[in-house]
Amino acid sequence: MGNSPDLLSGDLFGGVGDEAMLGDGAVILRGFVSGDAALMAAVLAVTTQAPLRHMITPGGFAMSVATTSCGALGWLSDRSGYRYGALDPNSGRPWPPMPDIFRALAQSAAARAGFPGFQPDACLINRYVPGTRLTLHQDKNERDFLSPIVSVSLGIPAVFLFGGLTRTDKTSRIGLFHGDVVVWGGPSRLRYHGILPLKPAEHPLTGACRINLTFRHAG
Ligand code: MD3
Ligand code: FE
Repeated sequence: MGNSPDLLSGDLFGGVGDEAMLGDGAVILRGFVSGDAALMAAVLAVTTQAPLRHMITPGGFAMSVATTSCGALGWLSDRSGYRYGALDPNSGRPWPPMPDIFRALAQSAAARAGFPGFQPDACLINRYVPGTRLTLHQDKNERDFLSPIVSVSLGIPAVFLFGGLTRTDKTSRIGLFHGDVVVWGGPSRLRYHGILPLKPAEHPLTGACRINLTFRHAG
């Protein structure tokens, strides 16, 4: 299936459990999340130990999205660049361990999408409020490009931009809703992507924000 504009509404998939190829090894599992309250409790446990913060880009600007991590490795940005590290720079301590419920969700989604044996060692947590955006970028600080990245959307909706292998390639727009999981493997692993500025909305579980979990094999 191509990146048709119908993907924006989510209507194409009707209900929980629908899935489709976005092309090039990307698989969207609409409503794959079950036990979302337990998942949110685990998010709260992690963000209590390692609070969400606005990291500084190499260019010197505070990021619009607030981030933290759990697992053996966490994603870092500062004036010296983007990378993964074992310690939370805010506390000097290791990142909180990856909750079992996180790992189980990531592994079952990856297996469902054709990537059995996925062993994430990093989970980046992104928090968006209305107006927050993520400009077009590639994820290439992981050592392993053969493993997929698994993303889990919680809370209010976002419009995802999915580009090609160069920044100037045409992009398509895909609506991401609470409970959607996307597995980005194969050639799609290195495609440019981003998130348009969030529109104001409310979700019963998260309030006026969107939480995105991305599971990676970084080390
Ligand atoms: C496609 N996060 O954290 S998730 C990121 O919604 C990131 O927070 C967005 O891009 C978010 O780096 C998008 C979807 C996603 C994540 C990683 C990808 C799509 C991807 C890596 C390669 C290709
Ligand atoms: Fe990304």
